[in-house]
Amino acid sequence: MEVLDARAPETTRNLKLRHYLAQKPLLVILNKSDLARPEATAQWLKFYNARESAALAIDAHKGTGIENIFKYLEEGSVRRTRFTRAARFMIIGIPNVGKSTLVNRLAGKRAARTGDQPGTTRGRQWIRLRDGLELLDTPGLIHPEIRDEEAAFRLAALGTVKEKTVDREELAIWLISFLQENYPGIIECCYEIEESLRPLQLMELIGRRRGCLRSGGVIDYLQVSTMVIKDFRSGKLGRITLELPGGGEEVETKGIK
Ligand SMILES: Nc1nc2c(ncn2[C@@H]2O[C@H](COP(=O)(O)OP(=O)(O)O)[C@@H](O)[C@H]2O)c(=O)[nH]1
Ligand SMILES: [Mg+2]
Repeated sequence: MEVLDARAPETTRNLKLRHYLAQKPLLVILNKSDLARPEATAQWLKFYNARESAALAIDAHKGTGIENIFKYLEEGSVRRTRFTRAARFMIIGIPNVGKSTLVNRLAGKRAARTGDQPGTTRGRQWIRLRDGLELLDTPGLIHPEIRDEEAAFRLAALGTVKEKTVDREELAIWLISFLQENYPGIIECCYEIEESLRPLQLMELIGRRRGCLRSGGVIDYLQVSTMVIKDFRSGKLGRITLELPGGGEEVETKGIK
C-alpha cells in the first residue's frame, strides 16, 4: 500500500515504486481526505482506478474508510492469488503522509505481534490482523521526489520535506497566490481582509489583523508565514487540494481552476 496525501497525490507519490513491485498488487491510499476537496479526491480515485492501481480514500486519523481497505484485502486481488500462508503486506510512503497512523488504525488494539522468526528480537515484526492477513509493523519510508519548483512548494506546504528545503516566507507567498487563483474567497473569508491585492500586501494585512508584529509595529513576515502555513495544514482554511489529475496520457498535474 502506498500512502499518498490526498491534497497532492501525484506529488507525494514515488513513480519508481511500481517498477520495484513488479507483479505485486499495489493499493493506493489517499489519506488525509478530510483535508482535501471531496470533488478533487473523487477525480483522483477515478484517475488511479483507471490505471494500474486500485485506490481508496481514507482518513486514518478518524478511521474513515478503513473497512474498505479490509474489504479490498479480503476480497480483492490479494485473495485471488492463491497463497498457502498469510497474505502479507506493508505500508510505504514519504514522511508525514500518515503511515504510522494507518498502521495503528489497521492493527487496532487486539493486534497480535508476531516475530518474523522465532527467537529473534531484532528485525521486522508482523502484526496479525484478521484471518490470513499480516501487516509489517514498520512502514517503509521513501524520500519524496522533488520534480520541479511547484512540486517543492506542494511538498513543503504538506510538511513532507525538511523545513530548510523551501524558504518559509516564499512558501507562504506561493500558498497565498495559489489560493487567490484557485480558491477565490478563502483568504478573504478566513482572515477578514480584501483579497484582491498582491500576496505580500495580503501578508501585511493578515499580520496587522492578527498582531504578528515586532517592536515598533513592524510586520513580522516570518510569523505571518508560519501562521498561514499552519492554518492550511490544520484545515483551518478549509478543504484544499493542491493539484488535479491532468487530462493527457502523460501523468501531468496542474492546479485547480
Ligand atoms: N487530518 C488528518 N490528519 C492525519 C491523518 N492521518 C494522519 N494524520 C496526522 O498527520 C501527521 C503525520 O502522521 P504519521 O502517521 O506520523 O505520518 P508518517 O510520518 O507517514 O508515519 C500526524 O499529526 C497525524 O495525526 C488523516 O487522515 N487526517
Ligand atoms: Mg511514522
